[in-house]
Amino acid sequence: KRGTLQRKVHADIDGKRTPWGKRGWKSFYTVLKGMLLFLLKDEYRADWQSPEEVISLHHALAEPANEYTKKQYVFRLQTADWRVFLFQAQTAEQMNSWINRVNLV
Ligand code: I3P
Repeated sequence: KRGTLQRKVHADIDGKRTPWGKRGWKSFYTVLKGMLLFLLKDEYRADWQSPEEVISLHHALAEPANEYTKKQYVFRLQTADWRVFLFQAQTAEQMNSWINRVNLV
């Protein structure tokens, strides 16, 4: 699965609050391959082999970010090392599709 998502880092390893200055939203072209989520610079869609960041989905959990009300279609991804990311999709259908796909890993 792949597509453009906006990403906000909410918590770092062990759930520590991500500091000011690192909490902004950023657009990525996102590719899910196997148990890994590759975050690519949006402008280099094809180049998934040199990602900005790779997130392991092993023992990760995705769910709608119901507590986050500033934007629509946002889901929350918690990783095995207790990082928390928010991802904004473009439609509810896309959000649900990402959640289902991540949770199948
Ligand atoms: C953050 C940025 C985010 C904002 C976040 C800010 O600043 O403005 O958009 O989250 O607020 O800290 P920076 O880019 O300097 O890290 P929202 O868009 O959700 O408001 P937060 O600290 O309340 O998460």
